Amino acid sequence: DNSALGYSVGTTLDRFIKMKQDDFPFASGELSQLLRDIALAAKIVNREINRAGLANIGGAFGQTNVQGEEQQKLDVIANIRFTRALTKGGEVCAVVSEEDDEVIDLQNNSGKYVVAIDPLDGSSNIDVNISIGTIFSIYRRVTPLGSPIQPEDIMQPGNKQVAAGYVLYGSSTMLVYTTGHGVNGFTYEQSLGEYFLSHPDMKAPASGNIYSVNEGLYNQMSNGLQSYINHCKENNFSARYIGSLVADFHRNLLKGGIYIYPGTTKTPNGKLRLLYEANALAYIAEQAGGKATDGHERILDIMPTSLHQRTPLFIGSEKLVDEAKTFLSEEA
Ligand code: AHM
Ligand code: MG
Repeated sequence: DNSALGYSVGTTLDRFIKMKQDDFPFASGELSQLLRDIALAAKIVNREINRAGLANIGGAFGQTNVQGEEQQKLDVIANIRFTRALTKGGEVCAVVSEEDDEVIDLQNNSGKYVVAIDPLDGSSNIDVNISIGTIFSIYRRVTPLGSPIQPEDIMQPGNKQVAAGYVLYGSSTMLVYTTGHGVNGFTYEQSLGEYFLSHPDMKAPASGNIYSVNEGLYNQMSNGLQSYINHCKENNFSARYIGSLVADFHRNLLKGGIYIYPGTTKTPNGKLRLLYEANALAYIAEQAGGKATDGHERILDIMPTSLHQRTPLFIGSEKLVDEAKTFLSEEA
């Protein structure tokens, strides 16, 4: 119980955000409002997701997105919901979304923030009733307010994030976020329409025995990574892989483990995107005491060079990520 801190398990998200805002008397409150906007859009998306099976709105939409992947109807819906919320909120000047080739300039030059978002990650799992998620990163624009947005407002390294979070649409729906002062998790109570603080000050176990990787890629992996995977097996780790990044990350954050999406011979940079997948989770992992690397470099220090760039990702418990890195560096 954290009641000495002014909140306790069961505090609503709105109250929690308000309390945290009071910790920063000079903050304008716009970031708080932006978090609320995202939380509200997530409620709407949650409703659509829960209806998906019934309303037959899941399934392929028959279009492909910029990544050449099949776009599902719900991806489109989620993208619309989040961009609309970010547009109406007024705090944001630009959005980078997995679903849009180009930066969305909201034509709001007084907006202080830039948001990078994967509105619905793990979308190949929608049709089979498996957990999916939303991932978001928030940056402060670097060019002066009132002027048109510039590439440098968008292409910032992860270490410049002012907040990041994810929503997990799972057996319960949860919102987990950080503003750089630890990580807090909120569970959505559907009938009340409220998020309640359920996981205050989340900490990643320093070690663990879960490894999460698509082992079907084994023959395309580097020798170093193959030996690391064999090491996990020799040490009787549990293999857990949902194929939904948010869900795999969240489980390992709570239980202790490592999630790997490696570069392979076919895709040297792996599959996941730096701007709206890896950076947000890396920030949360570090805030919870964990780590995130591309195998060589800290994820948060990678300078982006393109909007939809991919990066290998090794993320989770500190000891496991360090160990994996050692195996990778020994292969040379
Ligand atoms: P998506 O953004 O198209 O949904 O793809 C990202 C997903 C992640 O959620 C998941 O970790 C990964 O793809 C799984 O990839 P694979 O099927 O290659 O293991
Ligand atoms: Mg994705």
